[in-house]
Amino acid sequence: GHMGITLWMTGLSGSGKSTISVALERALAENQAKSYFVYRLDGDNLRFGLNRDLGFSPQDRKENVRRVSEVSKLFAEAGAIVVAGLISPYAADRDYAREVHKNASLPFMEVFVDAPLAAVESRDPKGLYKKAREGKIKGFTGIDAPYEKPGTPGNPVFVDDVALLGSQMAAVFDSSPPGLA
Ligand code: GGZ
Repeated sequence: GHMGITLWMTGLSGSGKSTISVALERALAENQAKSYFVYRLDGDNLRFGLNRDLGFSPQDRKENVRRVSEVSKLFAEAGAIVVAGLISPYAADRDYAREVHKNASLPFMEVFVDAPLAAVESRDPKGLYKKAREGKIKGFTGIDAPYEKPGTPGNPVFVDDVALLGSQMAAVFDSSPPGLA
């Protein structure tokens, strides 16, 4: 069988990471010639279990990203196409995720879900930006906590067509090295 791969989506709260990951899972399930084991890891959801002890300080975000990097690596080693979506606002933490995969010879793609603050703030489906502006949530990414945009050295991929991204991921997966699975 194959080793898997990890696609790591970074972007602001409300940028569409979860929506894209669901669409990507569907694209891989329906539109490719064969079936893939896709496993989604959502930062927000993992905070109810694995990461329930973590908050939003820079240290806790770093630990959050570290744990999800390791879990992603494990699933990818087992042959999954891992689709991880975390704000992961610090470039150094995303670099850590890349290193973990590189050290295990697993393909890693970083995707910047590049929705501008003005757009996510005007949508604000959970009212979190409003609360952050009112000071009811402190340290909210994009408001009073930083988001370090991915730059060119990180080899980012820009999403505008999920079906195309699905095909690209399938191609990367198909050429990934033999492994445990
Ligand atoms: C950013 C926060 C915060 C603060 C709560 N800053 O859009 P959501 O609501 O459903 O998803 C966001 C989620 C971010 O969790 P991550 O694990 O992806 O973040 S990180 O990678 O930075 O560790 C948001 C909610 O948690 N949320 N407080 N202060 N987002």
